[in-house]
Amino acid sequence: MTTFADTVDYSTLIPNNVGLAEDQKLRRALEKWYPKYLDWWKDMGPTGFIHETPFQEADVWLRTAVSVERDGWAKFDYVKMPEYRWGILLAPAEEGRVIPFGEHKGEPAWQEVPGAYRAMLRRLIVIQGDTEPASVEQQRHLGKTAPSLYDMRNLFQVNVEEGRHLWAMVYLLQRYFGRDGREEAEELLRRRSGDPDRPRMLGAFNEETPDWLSFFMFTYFTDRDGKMQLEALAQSGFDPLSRTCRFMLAEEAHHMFVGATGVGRIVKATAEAMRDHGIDDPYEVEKIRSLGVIDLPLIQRKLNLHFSLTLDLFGSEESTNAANAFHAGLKGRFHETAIDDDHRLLDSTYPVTKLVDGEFRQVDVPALNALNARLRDDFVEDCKGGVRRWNRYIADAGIEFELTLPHVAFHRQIGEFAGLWVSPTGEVLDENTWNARRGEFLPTDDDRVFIEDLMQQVTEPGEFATWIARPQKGIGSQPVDFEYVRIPATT
Ligand code: BYC
Repeated sequence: MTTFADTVDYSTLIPNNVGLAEDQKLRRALEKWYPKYLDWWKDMGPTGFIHETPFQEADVWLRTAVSVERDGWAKFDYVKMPEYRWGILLAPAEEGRVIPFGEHKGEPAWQEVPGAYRAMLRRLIVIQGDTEPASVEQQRHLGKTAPSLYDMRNLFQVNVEEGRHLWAMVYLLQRYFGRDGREEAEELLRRRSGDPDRPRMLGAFNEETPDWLSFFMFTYFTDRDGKMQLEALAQSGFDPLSRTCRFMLAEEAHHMFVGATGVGRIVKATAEAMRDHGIDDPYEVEKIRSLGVIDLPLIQRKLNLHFSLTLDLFGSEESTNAANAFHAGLKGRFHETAIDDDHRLLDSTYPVTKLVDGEFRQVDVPALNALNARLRDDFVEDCKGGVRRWNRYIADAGIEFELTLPHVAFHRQIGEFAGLWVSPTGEVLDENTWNARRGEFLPTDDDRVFIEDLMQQVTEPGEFATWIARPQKGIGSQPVDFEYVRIPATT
């Protein structure tokens, strides 16, 4: 049975539904962390101006979570980003919840940290927490080139919610891990995306997000890794982690919407401009670019880049870390409870794609060791819907071109395929050939210069840059030409 008593307490500095008002020690620890978080936000959050006004001073039409109930948890209003009410919100407790998988399957879910698994659990929470501020850092310059106020608002919404997701993990660290939890919470504010001395923990979170096409690809693919990982952690036998992740997933869905519709609107603008100017050949790049839109082959190269970087986030296809976390009941599979098996996996196998004698083949391996491969396969399936919708815009304009997901072995740094030279179509090449053809596969310096020139800030309500189509509807029951970011009047 699900209880829905969890209204959010807004009377405290930190909005929450975890009874912070009654837990003085925790409240003090979090209130001590808060100013450091705000310093981080001001240093590493969105930077730049709309006209003369810093983004941080503008009023942004943001949604804030005010309840964790299924309906009506979000409230829209103008908010200055540093005043956003970052809060600690857990999905409602499920009465009588049991551990759904692993060695402890069927035992009551843990409400406190199981001592034997403390280090493993802390590591999972820290890694999850580290990605959240990392993405804000990666995206901090994008407001300067926002193609509309609508998009600028979506960017800032994603940013404040990633900030809240950091809060979610910091709550778990501070509430359940004592002194080392507090130290980890500080470290989360110290690491920096791309910094050679104190980088973020996972590869893709140290890459740049230099432009809006990358932003939309990131929110489509990399936020979807977030979804898959959160779904796996939402199964956790450690109930506070499960409840935290379940609520985060509600916010994550909007981020993927931003990515899916963002890429779709770019593809649509290109396809329609080509059709309107009688261009059928997607490789007439100069002509297409002169229309102020992004050519489809470049969109494919960006897709190849972000998809492959994201696949690395699943870790090695075969992993004892993943096996241990599952066996312990800490991290499950995507839709664990809907899977029809014993949820222990001690005797089953899973087919993992491997390169055998120069060919990609499915090889059965113990299922417990193949959990990262399985989650990655679920991710690839989940990615397909958006790509199909993007291709519909191209077909509707009468253009022969299809965007495709590259082969899973393409451009990988982690796991089974690291060190191989594989093309997006899955041909195994040698290093020299691959490098000679790199410009076909991945964005080039020319692409970068072209995109940089193309991206200019648009701030008139209802206006959009040439390279992106208008969205079908607005946000939070407002029309598309609503003033989503309001610039304070200067005196
Ligand atoms: N980069 O057995 P292995 C999100 C390390 S995104 C660097 O292969 P494992 C979001 C690994 O740490 C979701 N290092 O992999 C999205 C280990 O190191 P140690 C984030 C890597 O452990 C957008 C060693 O290699 N959440 O929320 O089974 C915006 C061997 O590990 C990488 C999570 O990831 C890499 N790519 O799986 C905002 C969930 N991959 O310990 C937010 C929590 C592996 O030997 N994390 N390594 O020093 C996990 O479940 C797992 O740690 C991983 C790796 C899936 C990341």
